[in-house]
Amino acid sequence: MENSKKAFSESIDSLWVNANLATMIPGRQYGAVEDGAIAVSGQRISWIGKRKDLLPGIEAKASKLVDVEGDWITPGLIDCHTHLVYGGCRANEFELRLQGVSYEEIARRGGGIRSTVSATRETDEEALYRQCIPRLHAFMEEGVTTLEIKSGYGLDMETEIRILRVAKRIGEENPITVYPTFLGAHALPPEYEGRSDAYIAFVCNEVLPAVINENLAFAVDVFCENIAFSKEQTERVFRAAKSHGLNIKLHAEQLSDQGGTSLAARYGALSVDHLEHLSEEGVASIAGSGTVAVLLPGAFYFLRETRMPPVELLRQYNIPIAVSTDCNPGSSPAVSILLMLNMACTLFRLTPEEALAGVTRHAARALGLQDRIGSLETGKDADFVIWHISQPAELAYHMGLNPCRRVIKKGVEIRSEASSTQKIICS
Ligand code: DI6
Ligand code: FE
Repeated sequence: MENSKKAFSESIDSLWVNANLATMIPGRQYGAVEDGAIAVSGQRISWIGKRKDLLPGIEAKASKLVDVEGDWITPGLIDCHTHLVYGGCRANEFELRLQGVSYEEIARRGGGIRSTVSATRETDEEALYRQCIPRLHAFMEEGVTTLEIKSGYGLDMETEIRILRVAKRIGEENPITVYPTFLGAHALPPEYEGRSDAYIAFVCNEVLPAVINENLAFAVDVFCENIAFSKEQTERVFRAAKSHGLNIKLHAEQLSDQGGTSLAARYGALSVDHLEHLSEEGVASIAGSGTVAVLLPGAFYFLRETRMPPVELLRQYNIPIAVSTDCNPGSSPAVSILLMLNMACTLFRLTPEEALAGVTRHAARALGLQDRIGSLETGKDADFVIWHISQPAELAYHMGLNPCRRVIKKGVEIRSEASSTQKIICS
């Protein structure tokens, strides 16, 4: 009732009717509301519910009334873990791996992350921005309205700052919200060979303050792994980040169990990501903390991993599970969040509903944004996507078919029907 009154007192800029809503509010499957309506006032959802519960006459008062013809509406999708900004390409390493050379071996030979670092260092800000645009568009075409972007392919002062500036600019010049994360401790740069503690000191004492000074990051991340940084070194970065009030994320237990997850839990991390080698003890360490487990099926697939993240344990301990592309040139050159939904189901045995929650409600929590985005609720940002599908499971089902029809970002239609694909019939 209060909901309805509010819609009357505020003017409605657009009213979306004849829609099936996957609100993603826990309770019903997909938080589904059939024959629903969404009222948008300014940048927010001012009313949402069953169409029949709209106050009489309200449809005539809306500045714009849109009949979505029985399509499904979901929250705008959120990719909470990407390395979108980088220079170069690593298709050559893909070929090497197909000849039997392992990902770790390529990294030890000076390829891997380091080869992207050289390419990124050589690319100026403008070129770096331009190279990101096709990837960015691929995300946006599939209804992604919020994107996290990590640095970590610079590993020196100048290039780390450049990557974060490009990430910030992506959010400023495109209808998408970007959350940049400082991942200075991604790999050891060649000039610090054999001096990883000195590099961590440089990250904490020099680069991080410069990042803070320009307000270029909302969080820090570390690659805690035997080919990257130890748990002790990770903790040094966490301490420095905390002292500047930044959020914490971690690449944890991807290739081995380093105990990074329980460390991250102690520092109140927003998320721990990858987790193929996470133990039950590690799962227990984040139980009840709100820390999100981010699963990255693209990296699992592309590296042909065989060890599964402990999905059943994550469920038992009631850990929120997010799903993301991990978009990066080495382990997951993926720009399709819809394909990740499919892979999360086929490879990790998530249900389509869990997968969709992983790119909406739980992805929002992985960015600390659960009060603003990730579900369709009164008062939240009017970020939503209209899909030409007959049931929400189709979002995880199709492989390479994009049923996105329209995208609304903070109340503004940024992708319209004219530019979308033909009707998909699946019933
Ligand atoms: N884990 C990953 O899968 C990516 N970074 C990380 O810490 C891979 C980065 C790369 O190979 O370029
Ligand atoms: Fe990653």
